[in-house]
Amino acid sequence: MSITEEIRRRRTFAIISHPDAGKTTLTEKLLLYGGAVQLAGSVTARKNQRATTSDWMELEKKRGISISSTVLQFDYDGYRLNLLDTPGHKDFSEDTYRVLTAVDAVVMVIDSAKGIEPQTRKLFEVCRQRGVPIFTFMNKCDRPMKNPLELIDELERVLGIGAFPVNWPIGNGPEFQGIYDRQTKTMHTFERVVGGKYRAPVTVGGLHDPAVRGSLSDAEFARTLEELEMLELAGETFDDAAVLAGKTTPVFFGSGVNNFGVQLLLDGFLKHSPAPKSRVMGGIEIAPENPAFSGFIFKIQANMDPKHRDRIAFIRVCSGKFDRDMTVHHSRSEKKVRLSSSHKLFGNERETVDEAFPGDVIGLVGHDSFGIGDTLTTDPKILYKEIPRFTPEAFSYLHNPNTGKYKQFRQGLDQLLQEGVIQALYLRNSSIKTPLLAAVGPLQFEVVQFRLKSEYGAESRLEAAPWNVVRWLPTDITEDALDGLSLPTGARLAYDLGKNPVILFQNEWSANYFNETNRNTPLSALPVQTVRE
Ligand SMILES: Nc1nc2c(ncn2[C@@H]2O[C@H](COP(=O)(O)OP(=O)(O)OP(=O)(O)O)[C@@H](O)[C@H]2O)c(=O)[nH]1
Ligand SMILES: [Mg+2]
Repeated sequence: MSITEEIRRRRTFAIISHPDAGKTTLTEKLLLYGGAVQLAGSVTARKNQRATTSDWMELEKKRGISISSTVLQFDYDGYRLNLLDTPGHKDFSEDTYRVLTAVDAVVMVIDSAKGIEPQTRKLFEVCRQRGVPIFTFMNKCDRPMKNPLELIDELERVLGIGAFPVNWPIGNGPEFQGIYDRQTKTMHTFERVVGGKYRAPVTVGGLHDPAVRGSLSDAEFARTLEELEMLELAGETFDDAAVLAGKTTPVFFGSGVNNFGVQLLLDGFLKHSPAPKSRVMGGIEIAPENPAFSGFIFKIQANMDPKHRDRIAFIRVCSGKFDRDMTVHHSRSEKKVRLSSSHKLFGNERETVDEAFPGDVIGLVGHDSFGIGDTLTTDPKILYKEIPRFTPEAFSYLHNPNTGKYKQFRQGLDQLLQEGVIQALYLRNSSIKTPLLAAVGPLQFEVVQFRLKSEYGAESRLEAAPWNVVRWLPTDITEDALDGLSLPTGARLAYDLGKNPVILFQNEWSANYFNETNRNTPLSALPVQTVRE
């Protein structure tokens, strides 16, 4: 296959939404329908039940929520899919936002009973800014849901995006019969299978087929016909250009847990979603067909496999061809490195991969110098600056209560910091060597503590710190100038891990006060982006 054909068959996408809308469940069902697993697992797996492939972390299984994004690569119908399941909780949004830099499209999952929830809205905004095409899955149609017309209207009204219903739910909640495909004008009725482990049997027929109509009451049926007629009268057709421009979202209905509508979503998505495109960096356009290999690291994860206690750097290939053992330029160290240990990823499973093409996400092992945001390329002129940064809003000291285990504690914490699970700050002129953790949300503290214990055998104790706001100082500020600053009550100077000076404030008001009284020392909510920090 030529490189162009390889690029054309790649689909790299993330599943996003507010917590609990059903992303991981849908991911598992896409794997089932994509032939990548034979038996679907469950997020709420009990004894004798399989857990999902993407929530593989111990804490995820325990809590039934996703904490870390997962990469799943598989082949289906001639396509090579790189699917990324993301956590919905806002405390983990740093991870989710990094994933959004690595994908070419997203599937936005909506709980049909709830409509558009706050976190979905935020993630949608990021996708819109990046111009990422959005496909919508209205999930949980097996439960009493909002009126489908209302749901469509909400997309247009709340998110300001055009919505094109590709299919339509027939019956609502307990009466839910299946889905009417507006494109082929066929009705897909489903049967429930216990636990949704296997593909659901489907009957395809015309809308008026008595078998297809099932147990729908006359009133319910008449209402559905009316809705469908209204949609037809609106006269819209599937507009690929509008979808690719992010102006319209194709809408699919279904129920992930019951396997309803998953096949229609998968096939519809593959048909209409984009293959990898050019990326524009510093005014230069880098096409995927560019002969130079290039990609950037958007995620690092340690201890994915208890058998191999190592860390994997996830790279999104953007151009050229990756060959195992190739030598590339590493942006941060400005050194040449040989990439000998490369893997394709499927949850926490991995397999050596010899080549990869634009769109692929692969895992690289054995490079401690790699950090999030780094570019790897055979053309040192290419430099990606994709990774967003977040302002921490929660601060806590992390104590090691067990001096005998200092080594495990320190090593574990250093690894987790490198993964970007959390940030750390060090107070200036302080004898306290206890790390001060800085998080976007407090659940990140819990993850650090849990992983320190389970992966490194290190206990830890949190102590609330008295600050709530951090601001970065200009990077070129001198130590003397820092000595000369007069800080509001309770504020402290500190450094981030890149040795950039920051001020910790007790509250927003105090930060604003400093800003107004120190016009020559502008503060910023994020470190000034230096690629080689
Ligand atoms: N009734 C019903 N429940 C569903 C459906 N899909 C998922 N659920 C349930 O909704 C809950 C959350 O599902 P998850 O797949 O973990 O949701 P998520 O979006 O991955 O959650 P986070 O990753 O934590 O943000 C679980 O209890 C699922 O069983 C559905 O189609 N119908
Ligand atoms: Mg999940």
